[in-house]
Order: sequence, then structure tokens, then C-alpha cells
Amino acid sequence: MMKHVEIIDSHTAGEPTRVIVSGGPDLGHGGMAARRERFAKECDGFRGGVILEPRGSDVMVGALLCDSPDPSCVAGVVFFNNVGALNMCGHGTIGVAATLAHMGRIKTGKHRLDTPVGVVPFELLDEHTVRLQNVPSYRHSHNVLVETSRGRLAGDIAWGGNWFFLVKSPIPLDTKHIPDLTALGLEVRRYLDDHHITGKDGGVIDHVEFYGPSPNKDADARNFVLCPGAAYDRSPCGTGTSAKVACLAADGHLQPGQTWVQESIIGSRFVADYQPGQAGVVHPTVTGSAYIYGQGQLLFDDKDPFRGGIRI
Ligand code: PYC
Repeated sequence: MMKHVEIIDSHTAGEPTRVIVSGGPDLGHGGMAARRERFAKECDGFRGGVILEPRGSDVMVGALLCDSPDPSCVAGVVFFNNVGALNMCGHGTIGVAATLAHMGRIKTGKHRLDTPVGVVPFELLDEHTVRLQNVPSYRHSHNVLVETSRGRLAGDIAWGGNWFFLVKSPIPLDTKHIPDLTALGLEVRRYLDDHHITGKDGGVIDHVEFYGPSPNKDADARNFVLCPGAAYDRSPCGTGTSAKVACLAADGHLQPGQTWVQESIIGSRFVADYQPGQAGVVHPTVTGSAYIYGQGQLLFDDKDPFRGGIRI
């Protein structure tokens, strides 16, 4: 038997998003957090088939488009990657918004997307450009020490819709150092895991964000974000930019409404700012652009030994 899954592929600041338009698993009618749980438990074969080689790549983030129980939302979404389900995804939200526009489901203006960690209001500014208001973000811990082969590093733990360890990079942030940055990011992750260093309520810190100056005068900083499955984010990472803004706000280095131009390791950009919220959280907005680059069907043949992806 052949299963057909309809997809639309886009990239946001270089980072790909594969939206599952139809043919994906039915996750029931609960809230997005419950559907994410169900996806994580029951849909690993589907996840691997869509994201892993030969149909996908480690870099890709999947976005399963769902209906939302909240009538104020244009859609619900469950994000996933090469190793599991994500909580939230900033570049993915921008990709989903551009995809909904491409499908004719939304026009320029304000909309809301239901995600596993809360409703994310966004504004479609033109067919490519999206300003999203991310979930409340905050710094959880400051000056956390991690021993690495590059010495002792002091970083921050922050929530921006995913958990991040943010640390000044001891390695130059340029593309020729990507293998070194990846290796160091994996070392940091291993250290955090081995020492049971977590976010709030034991949240696993599965993203590592190295930051430093940008070589370009019109960007405030550059980053390199290592994602949970060891791929690096080609975009400046929407949730990572939100976590960064929360840390800047906590240090008094960024004022409410002041813009922060965050550059990625490949030189692509998001523009962020924030408004203060209750109890030390910030409400970040992140603006970026996505471009559709593909549309079609994935085919899954029952007899294909790699219908669930290549797992090594
Ligand atoms: O943009 O938030 C993001 C993101 C998370 C993982 C990859 N991109």
C-alpha cells in the first residue's frame, strides 16, 4: 500500500520548515500540549519518515498542521525535528505563517497560532514577513559554570519556548568553525545532562546558544544555536532569540521596545524586541521572513525498508 502525505517546504532565514498539510497522523481533539505528547509517543515512524533521510534532512523542522480547539486560532501546530517533538519553534512559526498565506488561508494582518506551549499571536506583514509574539520568556539561572575542553564557561539558562544554555563563544562565530562549535555544543549538552542541570521543573536544556559580536555593524550580535539533534540552526533561532532577549532584559542591557538585530552563523537575521511582563518574564516579538521552495507529496510504500527514515 502507498501512503501519500502532502507537504509544503519553506525556509526562514535559511532554516527549513516542512509543513504537513494533509495525510499526517490524527492526534485527536485535545489541546496542542496533549497532541504533542501523543505525537511523541505514537508517531515516531511518521516523524522519521518525514524528517530523516532519504525524504528529509537533520536540519529540517516538521510542522504538523492541525485544527485548533481555540476558535480564535487560524490553526494548531505540532513541531518536530530529527530526534523528537519540539515545544515551540520561532522560525517554524514564521514558516507556517508564510505557508498559510501561500495556501490562501490567511491574508496580511493579525492571526493566532495554537502551539504546545501556548497561543502565539502573529502578524503577516507581507507574503514573506511575519512578526510573532512569542510565549513569555525568562532567564532561569545566571552564571552557571560548565567545564569544557575550551576551559570553564559561564552561561545563562533561559526559556524562550525551548530551554537554552546561552554562553559567550570561546570560538570565532564564522562558518569555518561550524564543526568546532558543534563539538563544543555537544560537550556543553553532555555536561548539563551529566550534572543534572536543568531548566524549571526539570526541563531538559536541549539547545545550546553561543553568542558573540557580529562582523557587521548593523547587527547587534551573532549566534550559533545547536539544536537537540546536533544540527545547527541556519536561522538566528526564534526561541533562542527570545531567550537572548530575556537575558539582555534581565541584565538591563536592552530596554522595552528597543530593537535587537540577531544574526545567525550564516548571516541571516531576525529583529526582536520585548515588553516587560509580570514576575520577571518578557514578551518578545521576533520578525523574520520565510520563502516557499517546494510543494508536493511524500510517498510511503509499505514495502520500503526506509519508510521511517534512515536511523543510524
Ligand atoms: O526558531 O525557535 C526556532 C528554532 C528552534 C529549533 C530550530 N529553530
